[in-house]
Amino acid sequence: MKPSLIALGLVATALAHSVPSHTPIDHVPAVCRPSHVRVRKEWGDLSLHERKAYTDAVLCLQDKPSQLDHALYNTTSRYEDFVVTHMNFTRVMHNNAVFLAWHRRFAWLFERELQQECGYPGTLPYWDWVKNARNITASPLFDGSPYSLSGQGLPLSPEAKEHELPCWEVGNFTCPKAPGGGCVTDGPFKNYRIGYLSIGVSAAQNPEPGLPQDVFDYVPRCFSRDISQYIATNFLTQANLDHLLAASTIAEFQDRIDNVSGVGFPGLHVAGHMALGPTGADFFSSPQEPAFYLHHSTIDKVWTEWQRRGRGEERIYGDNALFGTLTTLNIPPSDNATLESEIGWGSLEQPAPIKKFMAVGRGDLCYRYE
Ligand SMILES: *[C@@H]1O[C@H](CO)[C@@H](O)[C@H](O)[C@H]1NC(C)=O
Ligand SMILES: *[C@@H]1O[C@H](CO)[C@@H](O)[C@H](O)[C@H]1NC(C)=O
Ligand SMILES: *[C@@H]1O[C@H](CO)[C@@H](O)[C@H](O)[C@H]1NC(C)=O
Ligand SMILES: *[C@@H]1O[C@H](CO)[C@@H](O)[C@H](O)[C@H]1NC(C)=O
Ligand SMILES: *[C@@H]1O[C@H](CO)[C@@H](O)[C@H](O)[C@H]1NC(C)=O
Ligand SMILES: *[C@@H]1O[C@H](CO)[C@@H](O)[C@H](O)[C@H]1NC(C)=O
Ligand SMILES: [Cu+2]
Repeated sequence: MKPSLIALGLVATALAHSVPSHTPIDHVPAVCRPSHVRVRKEWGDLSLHERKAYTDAVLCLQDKPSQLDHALYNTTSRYEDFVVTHMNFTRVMHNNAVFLAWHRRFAWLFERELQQECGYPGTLPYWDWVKNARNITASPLFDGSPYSLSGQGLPLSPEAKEHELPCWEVGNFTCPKAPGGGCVTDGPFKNYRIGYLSIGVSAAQNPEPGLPQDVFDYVPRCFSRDISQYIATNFLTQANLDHLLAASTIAEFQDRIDNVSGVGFPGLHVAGHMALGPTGADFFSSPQEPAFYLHHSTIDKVWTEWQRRGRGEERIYGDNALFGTLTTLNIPPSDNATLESEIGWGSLEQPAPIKKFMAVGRGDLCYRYE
Protein backbone atom coordinates (compact mmCIF):
# COMPACT_ATOMS: atom_id res chain seq x y z
CA MET A 1 0.00 0.00 0.00
CA LYS A 2 1.08 3.54 -0.68
CA PRO A 3 0.21 5.47 2.48
CA SER A 4 0.60 8.73 0.57
CA LEU A 5 -2.12 7.72 -1.87
CA ILE A 6 -4.52 6.83 0.88
CA ALA A 7 -3.75 10.12 2.60
CA LEU A 8 -4.40 12.02 -0.63
CA GLY A 9 -7.72 10.21 -0.93
CA LEU A 10 -8.76 11.49 2.49
CA VAL A 11 -7.71 15.02 1.61
CA ALA A 12 -9.75 14.87 -1.57
CA THR A 13 -12.80 13.67 0.32
CA ALA A 14 -12.44 16.51 2.80
CA LEU A 15 -12.18 19.06 -0.02
CA ALA A 16 -15.15 17.62 -1.80
CA HIS A 17 -17.22 18.19 1.32
CA SER A 18 -16.22 21.82 1.59
CA VAL A 19 -17.62 22.79 -1.82
CA PRO A 20 -21.27 22.72 -2.92
CA SER A 21 -22.29 19.21 -3.83
CA HIS A 22 -22.34 18.22 -7.47
CA THR A 23 -23.24 15.04 -9.21
CA PRO A 24 -20.06 13.30 -10.38
CA ILE A 25 -20.81 14.21 -13.98
CA ASP A 26 -20.54 17.92 -13.16
CA HIS A 27 -16.92 17.35 -12.27
CA VAL A 28 -15.99 16.19 -15.75
CA PRO A 29 -16.21 19.17 -18.09
CA ALA A 30 -17.96 18.39 -21.33
CA VAL A 31 -14.97 19.38 -23.45
CA CYS A 32 -15.22 16.27 -25.58
CA ARG A 33 -17.44 17.47 -28.42
CA PRO A 34 -18.64 14.91 -30.95
CA SER A 35 -16.47 16.52 -33.63
CA HIS A 36 -13.38 15.99 -31.46
CA VAL A 37 -13.85 12.31 -30.68
CA ARG A 38 -10.97 10.23 -32.05
CA VAL A 39 -11.41 6.62 -33.09
CA ARG A 40 -9.30 3.74 -31.77
CA LYS A 41 -9.24 0.90 -34.27
CA GLU A 42 -8.34 -2.77 -34.27
CA TRP A 43 -4.78 -3.51 -35.43
CA GLY A 44 -5.95 -5.54 -38.42
CA ASP A 45 -8.25 -2.71 -39.53
CA LEU A 46 -5.36 -0.26 -39.83
CA SER A 47 -3.67 0.21 -43.19
CA LEU A 48 -0.07 -1.05 -43.43
CA HIS A 49 1.02 2.58 -43.42
CA GLU A 50 -0.92 3.24 -40.19
CA ARG A 51 0.53 0.15 -38.52
CA LYS A 52 4.05 1.27 -39.36
CA ALA A 53 3.31 4.80 -38.10
CA TYR A 54 2.33 3.27 -34.76
CA THR A 55 5.40 1.07 -34.31
CA ASP A 56 7.64 3.90 -35.55
CA ALA A 57 6.22 6.11 -32.80
CA VAL A 58 6.82 3.40 -30.16
CA LEU A 59 10.40 2.99 -31.41
CA CYS A 60 10.76 6.77 -31.20
CA LEU A 61 9.70 6.71 -27.52
CA GLN A 62 12.20 3.92 -26.91
CA ASP A 63 14.86 6.28 -28.29
CA LYS A 64 13.85 9.41 -26.38
CA PRO A 65 15.72 10.15 -23.16
CA SER A 66 14.13 9.31 -19.85
CA GLN A 67 12.69 12.22 -17.90
CA LEU A 68 13.10 10.39 -14.59
CA ASP A 69 16.13 10.20 -12.35
CA HIS A 70 18.31 7.34 -13.58
CA ALA A 71 19.81 7.00 -10.11
CA LEU A 72 16.37 6.25 -8.68
CA TYR A 73 14.84 4.06 -11.39
CA ASN A 74 17.55 2.91 -13.83
CA THR A 75 15.49 4.27 -16.73
CA THR A 76 17.25 4.65 -20.07
CA SER A 77 14.37 5.90 -22.27
CA ARG A 78 11.06 7.70 -22.15
CA TYR A 79 9.42 4.35 -22.95
CA GLU A 80 10.91 2.97 -19.73
CA ASP A 81 9.47 5.88 -17.74
CA PHE A 82 6.11 4.24 -18.42
CA VAL A 83 7.44 0.79 -17.46
CA VAL A 84 8.70 1.96 -14.07
CA THR A 85 5.52 3.93 -13.44
CA HIS A 86 3.59 0.69 -13.84
CA MET A 87 6.03 -1.14 -11.55
CA ASN A 88 5.91 1.65 -9.00
CA PHE A 89 2.10 1.44 -8.73
CA THR A 90 1.65 -2.31 -9.23
CA ARG A 91 0.73 -2.81 -5.59
CA VAL A 92 -2.12 -0.32 -5.67
CA MET A 93 -3.84 -0.87 -9.02
CA HIS A 94 -4.31 -4.58 -9.76
CA ASN A 95 -7.10 -6.93 -8.65
CA ASN A 96 -8.92 -4.06 -6.98
CA ALA A 97 -11.33 -1.18 -7.57
CA VAL A 98 -8.66 0.91 -9.24
CA PHE A 99 -7.47 -1.54 -11.90
CA LEU A 100 -9.75 -0.56 -14.77
CA ALA A 101 -9.57 3.22 -14.33
CA TRP A 102 -5.83 3.26 -13.63
CA HIS A 103 -5.00 1.28 -16.77
CA ARG A 104 -7.49 3.27 -18.86
CA ARG A 105 -5.64 6.45 -17.99
CA PHE A 106 -2.20 4.86 -18.26
CA ALA A 107 -2.89 3.72 -21.84
CA TRP A 108 -4.26 7.20 -22.62
CA LEU A 109 -1.09 8.84 -21.23
CA PHE A 110 1.02 6.54 -23.41
CA GLU A 111 -1.08 7.37 -26.48
CA ARG A 112 -0.72 11.09 -25.77
CA GLU A 113 3.04 10.72 -25.34
CA LEU A 114 3.32 9.04 -28.75
CA GLN A 115 1.36 11.91 -30.25
CA GLN A 116 3.14 14.76 -28.45
CA GLU A 117 6.72 13.50 -28.25
CA CYS A 118 6.89 11.50 -31.45
CA GLY A 119 4.43 13.26 -33.74
CA TYR A 120 2.24 10.16 -34.02
CA PRO A 121 -0.85 11.20 -35.98
CA GLY A 122 -3.00 8.17 -35.05
CA THR A 123 -4.61 6.72 -31.94
CA LEU A 124 -3.81 3.73 -29.74
CA PRO A 125 -4.91 0.59 -31.60
CA TYR A 126 -6.44 -2.44 -29.87
CA TRP A 127 -6.00 -6.20 -30.17
CA ASP A 128 -9.12 -8.22 -31.02
CA TRP A 129 -8.28 -11.25 -28.88
CA VAL A 130 -10.78 -13.61 -30.45
CA LYS A 131 -10.17 -12.72 -34.09
CA ASN A 132 -6.42 -13.14 -33.76
CA ALA A 133 -6.49 -16.27 -31.63
CA ARG A 134 -7.04 -18.85 -34.35
CA ASN A 135 -3.42 -18.78 -35.41
CA ILE A 136 -1.84 -16.15 -33.24
CA THR A 137 1.68 -16.19 -34.72
CA ALA A 138 0.15 -15.82 -38.19
CA SER A 139 -2.08 -12.90 -37.11
CA PRO A 140 -1.34 -9.38 -38.37
CA LEU A 141 -0.24 -8.51 -34.82
CA PHE A 142 2.39 -11.17 -34.34
CA ASP A 143 3.34 -12.52 -37.77
CA GLY A 144 6.79 -10.91 -37.54
CA SER A 145 6.37 -8.77 -40.65
CA PRO A 146 7.44 -5.08 -40.73
CA TYR A 147 3.74 -4.28 -40.20
CA SER A 148 3.33 -6.36 -37.05
CA LEU A 149 4.43 -5.86 -33.43
CA SER A 150 7.17 -8.41 -34.23
CA GLY A 151 6.62 -12.14 -33.86
CA GLN A 152 7.52 -15.22 -31.87
CA GLY A 153 10.83 -15.42 -30.00
CA LEU A 154 13.50 -17.85 -31.10
CA PRO A 155 13.14 -21.38 -29.75
CA LEU A 156 15.12 -22.04 -26.58
CA SER A 157 17.43 -24.98 -26.03
CA PRO A 158 15.87 -27.68 -23.82
CA GLU A 159 18.10 -26.55 -20.98
CA ALA A 160 17.18 -22.87 -21.33
CA LYS A 161 13.54 -23.92 -21.62
CA GLU A 162 13.74 -25.58 -18.27
CA HIS A 163 14.91 -22.30 -16.73
CA GLU A 164 12.28 -20.20 -18.48
CA LEU A 165 10.00 -18.57 -15.95
CA PRO A 166 6.71 -20.36 -15.47
CA CYS A 167 3.74 -18.29 -16.49
CA TRP A 168 1.46 -16.56 -14.03
CA GLU A 169 -0.52 -19.03 -11.95
CA VAL A 170 -4.26 -18.57 -11.52
CA GLY A 171 -6.04 -20.86 -9.09
CA ASN A 172 -4.88 -24.36 -9.94
CA PHE A 173 -3.90 -23.50 -13.47
CA THR A 174 -0.29 -23.27 -14.64
CA CYS A 175 0.10 -22.82 -18.36
CA PRO A 176 2.36 -25.00 -20.47
CA LYS A 177 5.41 -23.36 -22.05
CA ALA A 178 5.16 -22.36 -25.71
CA PRO A 179 7.64 -23.05 -28.57
CA GLY A 180 9.44 -19.66 -28.39
CA GLY A 181 10.90 -17.93 -25.35
CA GLY A 182 14.10 -16.53 -26.87
CA CYS A 183 14.99 -13.24 -28.51
CA VAL A 184 12.59 -11.57 -30.92
CA THR A 185 14.51 -11.24 -34.20
CA ASP A 186 11.97 -10.01 -36.73
CA GLY A 187 9.66 -7.06 -37.25
CA PRO A 188 9.93 -3.56 -35.79
CA PHE A 189 11.18 -4.63 -32.34
CA LYS A 190 14.00 -6.92 -33.47
CA ASN A 191 16.64 -4.56 -31.99
CA TYR A 192 14.63 -3.57 -28.93
CA ARG A 193 16.34 -4.35 -25.63
CA ILE A 194 14.84 -4.54 -22.16
CA GLY A 195 16.36 -4.30 -18.71
CA TYR A 196 13.82 -4.77 -15.91
CA LEU A 197 13.46 -8.25 -14.49
CA SER A 198 10.40 -10.37 -13.86
CA ILE A 199 9.18 -9.81 -10.33
CA GLY A 200 6.16 -12.08 -10.18
CA VAL A 201 2.85 -11.88 -8.36
CA SER A 202 4.21 -13.20 -5.05
CA ALA A 203 5.94 -9.86 -4.43
CA ALA A 204 2.47 -8.29 -4.50
CA GLN A 205 1.32 -10.74 -1.82
CA ASN A 206 3.80 -9.49 0.75
CA PRO A 207 1.76 -8.37 3.79
CA GLU A 208 4.24 -5.51 4.22
CA PRO A 209 3.42 -2.56 1.97
CA GLY A 210 6.03 -1.23 -0.41
CA LEU A 211 7.96 -2.42 -3.41
CA PRO A 212 10.35 -5.34 -3.52
CA GLN A 213 13.95 -4.23 -2.96
CA ASP A 214 15.13 -5.31 -6.41
CA VAL A 215 12.18 -3.91 -8.37
CA PHE A 216 14.29 -1.46 -10.42
CA ASP A 217 17.27 -3.77 -10.96
CA TYR A 218 18.39 -3.53 -14.54
CA VAL A 219 20.03 -6.22 -16.64
CA PRO A 220 20.16 -5.30 -20.34
CA ARG A 221 19.11 -8.16 -22.61
CA CYS A 222 17.13 -8.89 -25.74
CA PHE A 223 13.35 -8.57 -25.79
CA SER A 224 11.90 -12.08 -25.64
CA ARG A 225 8.54 -13.64 -26.38
CA ASP A 226 6.92 -17.00 -25.94
CA ILE A 227 3.64 -16.67 -27.80
CA SER A 228 1.25 -19.42 -26.78
CA GLN A 229 -1.23 -20.92 -29.21
CA TYR A 230 -2.51 -23.07 -26.36
CA ILE A 231 -3.50 -20.02 -24.29
CA ALA A 232 -5.02 -18.30 -27.33
CA THR A 233 -7.08 -21.33 -28.35
CA ASN A 234 -8.34 -22.15 -24.89
CA PHE A 235 -8.82 -18.78 -23.26
CA LEU A 236 -8.91 -15.93 -25.80
CA THR A 237 -12.34 -17.17 -26.83
CA GLN A 238 -15.71 -15.73 -27.79
CA ALA A 239 -17.27 -17.76 -24.99
CA ASN A 240 -15.04 -16.06 -22.42
CA LEU A 241 -15.79 -12.66 -23.91
CA ASP A 242 -19.55 -13.30 -23.86
CA HIS A 243 -19.30 -14.54 -20.29
CA LEU A 244 -17.39 -11.41 -19.27
CA LEU A 245 -19.83 -9.03 -20.94
CA ALA A 246 -22.73 -10.85 -19.29
CA ALA A 247 -21.45 -10.02 -15.80
CA SER A 248 -24.25 -8.36 -13.86
CA THR A 249 -22.13 -6.47 -11.34
CA ILE A 250 -18.78 -4.72 -11.47
CA ALA A 251 -17.54 -7.20 -8.85
CA GLU A 252 -18.42 -10.05 -11.20
CA PHE A 253 -16.90 -8.24 -14.19
CA GLN A 254 -13.60 -7.73 -12.37
CA ASP A 255 -13.61 -11.32 -11.19
CA ARG A 256 -14.24 -12.76 -14.63
CA ILE A 257 -11.65 -10.63 -16.40
CA ASP A 258 -8.94 -12.31 -14.30
CA ASN A 259 -10.44 -15.66 -13.36
CA VAL A 260 -13.09 -17.37 -15.49
CA SER A 261 -16.20 -18.57 -13.67
CA GLY A 262 -14.26 -18.71 -10.43
CA VAL A 263 -13.00 -22.11 -11.59
CA GLY A 264 -9.42 -21.01 -11.60
CA PHE A 265 -8.89 -20.55 -15.34
CA PRO A 266 -7.34 -17.36 -16.65
CA GLY A 267 -9.79 -14.66 -17.68
CA LEU A 268 -9.16 -12.48 -20.71
CA HIS A 269 -6.90 -10.00 -18.93
CA VAL A 270 -4.63 -12.67 -17.54
CA ALA A 271 -4.82 -14.83 -20.68
CA GLY A 272 -3.79 -11.95 -22.95
CA HIS A 273 -0.69 -11.43 -20.82
CA MET A 274 0.06 -15.16 -20.63
CA ALA A 275 -0.28 -15.55 -24.39
CA LEU A 276 2.84 -13.36 -24.80
CA GLY A 277 5.19 -15.31 -22.51
CA PRO A 278 7.14 -14.30 -19.40
CA THR A 279 8.13 -10.75 -20.48
CA GLY A 280 4.56 -9.75 -21.30
CA ALA A 281 3.07 -11.63 -18.36
CA ASP A 282 5.12 -10.24 -15.52
CA PHE A 283 2.93 -8.72 -12.82
CA PHE A 284 5.22 -5.68 -12.45
CA SER A 285 7.25 -5.16 -15.63
CA SER A 286 4.82 -6.31 -18.36
CA PRO A 287 4.77 -2.90 -20.14
CA GLN A 288 8.23 -3.79 -21.44
CA GLU A 289 6.21 -5.85 -23.97
CA PRO A 290 4.89 -3.35 -26.57
CA ALA A 291 1.69 -5.40 -27.02
CA PHE A 292 0.82 -4.48 -23.40
CA TYR A 293 -0.75 -1.22 -24.59
CA LEU A 294 -2.92 -2.84 -27.25
CA HIS A 295 -4.04 -5.47 -24.75
CA HIS A 296 -5.06 -2.81 -22.25
CA SER A 297 -6.75 -0.82 -24.98
CA THR A 298 -8.93 -3.89 -25.57
CA ILE A 299 -9.67 -4.25 -21.86
CA ASP A 300 -10.73 -0.60 -21.88
CA LYS A 301 -12.95 -1.23 -24.91
CA VAL A 302 -14.65 -4.19 -23.28
CA TRP A 303 -15.14 -2.29 -20.01
CA THR A 304 -16.65 0.60 -22.00
CA GLU A 305 -19.06 -1.80 -23.74
CA TRP A 306 -20.02 -3.36 -20.44
CA GLN A 307 -20.60 0.09 -18.88
CA ARG A 308 -22.84 1.05 -21.77
CA ARG A 309 -25.02 -2.04 -21.28
CA GLY A 310 -25.97 -0.82 -17.80
CA ARG A 311 -29.13 1.04 -16.90
CA GLY A 312 -28.51 4.79 -17.19
CA GLU A 313 -25.15 5.56 -15.67
CA GLU A 314 -25.21 3.00 -12.89
CA ARG A 315 -22.07 1.30 -14.28
CA ILE A 316 -20.28 4.64 -14.67
CA TYR A 317 -21.11 6.69 -11.58
CA GLY A 318 -23.69 4.54 -9.80
CA ASP A 319 -23.94 1.35 -7.75
CA ASN A 320 -22.06 -0.71 -10.30
CA ALA A 321 -19.27 1.71 -10.97
CA LEU A 322 -16.67 0.49 -8.48
CA PHE A 323 -16.00 -2.52 -6.32
CA GLY A 324 -13.06 -3.29 -4.10
CA THR A 325 -10.29 -1.56 -2.22
CA LEU A 326 -7.23 0.52 -2.96
CA THR A 327 -4.54 -2.17 -2.64
CA THR A 328 -3.68 -5.01 -5.00
CA LEU A 329 -5.45 -8.19 -3.82
CA ASN A 330 -6.33 -6.04 -0.76
CA ILE A 331 -2.82 -6.75 0.58
CA PRO A 332 -2.28 -5.10 2.98
CA PRO A 333 -5.97 -4.43 3.70
CA SER A 334 -7.16 -0.97 2.66
CA ASP A 335 -10.33 1.10 2.41
CA ASN A 336 -12.99 0.50 -0.19
CA ALA A 337 -12.56 2.84 -3.12
CA THR A 338 -15.08 5.57 -3.86
CA LEU A 339 -15.41 7.85 -6.86
CA GLU A 340 -13.58 10.47 -4.79
CA SER A 341 -10.55 8.24 -4.08
CA GLU A 342 -7.42 9.64 -5.69
CA ILE A 343 -5.20 7.63 -7.97
CA GLY A 344 -1.84 8.71 -9.33
CA TRP A 345 0.69 8.01 -12.08
CA GLY A 346 3.84 9.44 -10.51
CA SER A 347 5.48 12.02 -12.72
CA LEU A 348 3.19 11.19 -15.65
CA GLU A 349 0.10 12.72 -14.08
CA GLN A 350 -1.05 14.41 -10.88
CA PRO A 351 -3.24 12.30 -8.59
CA ALA A 352 -6.93 12.79 -9.38
CA PRO A 353 -10.23 11.28 -8.20
CA ILE A 354 -11.29 8.07 -9.93
CA LYS A 355 -14.51 9.71 -11.12
CA LYS A 356 -12.53 11.61 -13.76
CA PHE A 357 -11.69 8.36 -15.51
CA MET A 358 -14.97 6.49 -15.44
CA ALA A 359 -16.40 7.51 -18.81
CA VAL A 360 -14.89 7.27 -22.26
CA GLY A 361 -15.98 10.15 -24.50
CA ARG A 362 -16.02 12.65 -21.63
CA GLY A 363 -13.50 15.18 -20.38
CA ASP A 364 -10.14 14.59 -22.00
CA LEU A 365 -10.82 10.88 -22.59
CA CYS A 366 -12.08 11.99 -25.97
CA TYR A 367 -12.06 8.77 -27.99
CA ARG A 368 -14.26 5.86 -28.92
CA TYR A 369 -13.70 2.35 -30.19
CA GLU A 370 -14.65 1.06 -33.60
C1 LIG B 1 -0.33 -20.92 -38.49
O1 LIG B 1 0.04 -20.34 -39.71
C2 LIG B 1 1.34 -20.73 -40.13
C3 LIG B 1 1.71 -19.86 -41.34
O2 LIG B 1 0.67 -19.84 -42.25
C4 LIG B 1 1.35 -22.22 -40.42
O3 LIG B 1 2.64 -22.62 -40.82
C5 LIG B 1 0.96 -22.95 -39.15
O4 LIG B 1 0.86 -24.31 -39.39
C6 LIG B 1 -0.37 -22.42 -38.62
N1 LIG B 1 -0.62 -23.01 -37.33
C7 LIG B 1 -1.83 -23.41 -36.94
C8 LIG B 1 -1.93 -23.92 -35.53
O5 LIG B 1 -2.80 -23.38 -37.66
C1 LIG C 1 19.97 -0.42 -11.02
O1 LIG C 1 20.34 -1.70 -11.52
C2 LIG C 1 21.50 -2.25 -10.86
C3 LIG C 1 21.83 -3.55 -11.60
O2 LIG C 1 20.77 -4.45 -11.52
C4 LIG C 1 21.19 -2.45 -9.39
O3 LIG C 1 22.36 -2.93 -8.76
C5 LIG C 1 20.78 -1.13 -8.78
O4 LIG C 1 20.39 -1.34 -7.44
C6 LIG C 1 19.61 -0.54 -9.54
N1 LIG C 1 19.25 0.76 -9.03
C7 LIG C 1 18.08 1.02 -8.48
C8 LIG C 1 17.87 2.42 -8.01
O5 LIG C 1 17.21 0.18 -8.32
C1 LIG D 1 -9.67 -18.03 -9.12
O1 LIG D 1 -10.77 -18.81 -8.71
C2 LIG D 1 -10.41 -19.94 -7.93
C3 LIG D 1 -11.66 -20.76 -7.68
O2 LIG D 1 -12.70 -19.98 -7.21
C4 LIG D 1 -9.77 -19.46 -6.63
O3 LIG D 1 -9.38 -20.58 -5.87
C5 LIG D 1 -8.55 -18.63 -6.98
O4 LIG D 1 -7.99 -18.11 -5.80
C6 LIG D 1 -8.90 -17.50 -7.91
N1 LIG D 1 -7.68 -16.88 -8.32
C7 LIG D 1 -7.54 -15.58 -8.44
C8 LIG D 1 -6.22 -15.07 -8.87
O5 LIG D 1 -8.46 -14.81 -8.22
C1 LIG E 1 -7.52 -27.02 -6.85
O1 LIG E 1 -6.65 -27.87 -6.14
C2 LIG E 1 -7.10 -28.19 -4.84
C3 LIG E 1 -6.00 -28.95 -4.14
O2 LIG E 1 -5.30 -29.77 -5.01
C4 LIG E 1 -8.40 -28.99 -4.96
O3 LIG E 1 -8.89 -29.32 -3.68
C5 LIG E 1 -9.44 -28.12 -5.68
O4 LIG E 1 -10.61 -28.87 -5.90
C6 LIG E 1 -8.90 -27.68 -7.02
N1 LIG E 1 -9.84 -26.71 -7.58
C7 LIG E 1 -10.27 -26.78 -8.83
C8 LIG E 1 -11.24 -25.71 -9.25
O5 LIG E 1 -9.89 -27.63 -9.61
C1 LIG F 1 -16.26 -2.59 1.72
O1 LIG F 1 -17.03 -3.28 0.75
C2 LIG F 1 -17.44 -4.57 1.17
C3 LIG F 1 -18.15 -5.23 0.01
O2 LIG F 1 -19.20 -4.45 -0.47
C4 LIG F 1 -18.34 -4.46 2.39
O3 LIG F 1 -18.70 -5.76 2.83
C5 LIG F 1 -17.59 -3.74 3.50
O4 LIG F 1 -18.44 -3.54 4.58
C6 LIG F 1 -17.06 -2.40 2.99
N1 LIG F 1 -16.22 -1.84 4.02
C7 LIG F 1 -16.40 -0.62 4.49
C8 LIG F 1 -15.43 -0.17 5.54
O5 LIG F 1 -17.27 0.12 4.08
C1 LIG G 1 6.42 6.24 -7.24
O1 LIG G 1 5.38 6.42 -6.29
C2 LIG G 1 5.63 7.44 -5.33
C3 LIG G 1 4.44 7.48 -4.40
O2 LIG G 1 4.26 6.26 -3.78
C4 LIG G 1 5.82 8.76 -6.04
O3 LIG G 1 6.18 9.73 -5.09
C5 LIG G 1 6.88 8.66 -7.10
O4 LIG G 1 6.94 9.85 -7.83
C6 LIG G 1 6.56 7.52 -8.05
N1 LIG G 1 7.57 7.38 -9.06
C7 LIG G 1 7.25 7.03 -10.31
C8 LIG G 1 8.39 6.91 -11.27
O5 LIG G 1 6.13 6.79 -10.66
CU1 LIG H 1 -1.04 -3.53 -14.91
